[in-house]
Amino acid sequence: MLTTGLLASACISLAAASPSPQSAGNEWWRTAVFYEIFVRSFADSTEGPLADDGVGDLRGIIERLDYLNDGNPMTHDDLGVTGIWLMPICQSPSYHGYDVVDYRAVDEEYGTNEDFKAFVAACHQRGIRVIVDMVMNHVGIDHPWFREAIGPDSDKRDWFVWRDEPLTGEGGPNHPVWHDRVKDRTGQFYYGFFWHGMPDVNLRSQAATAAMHEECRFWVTEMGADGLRLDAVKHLIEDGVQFENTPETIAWLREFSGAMHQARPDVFLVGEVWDDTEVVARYVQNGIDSAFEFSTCSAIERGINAGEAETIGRALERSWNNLGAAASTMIGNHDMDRVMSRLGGSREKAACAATIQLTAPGVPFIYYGEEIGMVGVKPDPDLRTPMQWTGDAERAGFTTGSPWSEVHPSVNQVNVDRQRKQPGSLLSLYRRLIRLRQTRPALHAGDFTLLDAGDDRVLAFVRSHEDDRLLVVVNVSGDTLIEQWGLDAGALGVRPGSALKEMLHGMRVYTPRREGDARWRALGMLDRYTGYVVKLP
Ligand SMILES: [Ca+2]
Ligand SMILES: [Ca+2]
Ligand SMILES: [Ca+2]
Repeated sequence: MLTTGLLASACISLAAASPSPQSAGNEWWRTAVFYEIFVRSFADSTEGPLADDGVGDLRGIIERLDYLNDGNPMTHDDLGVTGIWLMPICQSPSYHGYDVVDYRAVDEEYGTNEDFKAFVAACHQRGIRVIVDMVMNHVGIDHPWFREAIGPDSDKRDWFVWRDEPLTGEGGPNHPVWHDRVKDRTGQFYYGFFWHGMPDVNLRSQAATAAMHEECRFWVTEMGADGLRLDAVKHLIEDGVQFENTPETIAWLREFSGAMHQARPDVFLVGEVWDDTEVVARYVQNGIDSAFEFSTCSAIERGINAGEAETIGRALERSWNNLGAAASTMIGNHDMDRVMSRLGGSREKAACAATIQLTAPGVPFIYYGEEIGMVGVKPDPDLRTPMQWTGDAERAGFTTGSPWSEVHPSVNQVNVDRQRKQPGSLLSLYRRLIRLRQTRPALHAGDFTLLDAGDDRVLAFVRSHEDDRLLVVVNVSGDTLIEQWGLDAGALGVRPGSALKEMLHGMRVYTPRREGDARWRALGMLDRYTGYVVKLP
C-alpha cells in the first residue's frame, strides 16, 4: 500500500506524462473535464422511434452534442467538455435506473444497444470520452439473479445475503436493511442496504463476483464505454453491522480494478465513496483510478456562503495531500440540492464555486444544468428536472411532447438560449474556464501550492507544470477588496517592472513597484465572488 506522500508524487509524475487534453494515453482522464447527464432529462430526440415522447434518450443527446463539444477547437461557443458520465442506462423499472434488471441492455426508453454505440462513436468524433454508471452493490428486485435466488435450493442462493432473523446493532442506517418481502419456504430475510427493492449482491460469492465482472467487462469492451462510474462502492461488502468501508470491500475493488484494466488498459474507474477525504483516498490507493471528493464539494459551498477562504483552502490542500490529481471534483451532483440553490440562488456565488472547481487539481465533473445555474432542492426528482434549453415554461426546449417531469418554474430566467450569446453569463464563464483549463498544462496537469493571501476572504494558490505557472486568486466574499490582501511577490518569483497577464478576464497585472514589497496585490481590486488567473513568469 502506498503512503500518502508517495501517492501524491506518483500522481504528479503520471500527470506529467499526459500533457494535453487530447492525449490518448491510458490515463487520458487526468486531463478530462466531465459532464454528468441524467439521460431522462437532458434531451428528447426529434427523430426516430423515441422522438417527442417527453423522455430524454441517447439519440436526443447526440442531437445536442454540439452544445457540449462540437469537436472543433477553433470554435468557442461550445462548452468544451471532454468526458460524459451517463447516469444509469441499463434496463430498470424506476425513473432513476439504479435498480437494474438487465445489465446487458439499454433501457428501451433511452434507446438500444446500437444507439449507445452510435452515441459513443459520435462522442469520440468530438474528442469526448464516455463513462457509464455501474451499480454493483445491488440489483433490482426483479433481476433474474434475485428471482432465481429466492428458491432455497437455487445455486444462486448465496449470490444474495440471507438470514433467519434480522441482525441488529449499532452504526447502521436509520432504516431497515433486512427485508421479508419475498415469501419463500425458508422464511429468511434478505439484505438490502438502500431499500427492499434493491437486494444487495453477495460479493463474497465467487460466482456472483465473476458474474458482476462479466457485466462490467461487457460495457468496456463490447459496448465501447471508456470507463465506469462505480455507484455506492463503500457498501459493497458488509461485515455484520459494519456497513461500509470494510477491508473486504477495498480488496474486492482492487481485484475488480485489475480485471477491468486487463480487459481494457485505458479504462477509467471512478468510485462514489461518500465519505471524508482520508477514507476516499484508501480506495484510490488500492486500485480504482479516482473517486469523488465530497468533502471538498461541501467545503466550497460552506466557504463561499460564509465568505471564508480558509475553509476551502484547507479542504483543497487536504485533498491534494491525500489524493493528488486523482480526486474527481464536483460542486454538485444528482443526489444533492443543486449548487445554485445551496448558494442561495446567487449567480455570483455559483460563478465563484465554478472558478474554484475548474482551476483546482483533480478531474472536474459538472452536473448537467449547473453551467446555466439551474436550481432545485430535494426530493430527488426535483434535482433531476428537464434541461432548460429555452424559456418555454411547458417544455423548456427539452421535448416537443409532454415532458416526463414538470419543467422547473425558473425556466424563463434560467435557460441556455438566454445565456448562449451573453458574454457575462454563467454559461460563458464556464466555457472560458473549461477552455483555459484544457489549454493550460498548469491547470490540467499541474501541482498545487496553497498561499497565504493575508485576508481570510481571499483564496490564493499556484498551479504549476514545468514552465507553466499560474496564480489563482479568488475573492470568496461579498466584499470588493482593495487594500486588505497581499501576496509575497518574492516567493512567487515576481520581479518589479515586468507585465503579467490575467487570463480569465483578459486584464493587465502590475508587478510590485520595488523589490521586497511584502504585500503584493497582483490585482488592484478583487471584485466580490470573483476569481482571477495570472500567468506567472
Ligand atoms: Ca424520447
Ligand atoms: Ca469548439
Ligand atoms: Ca453490499
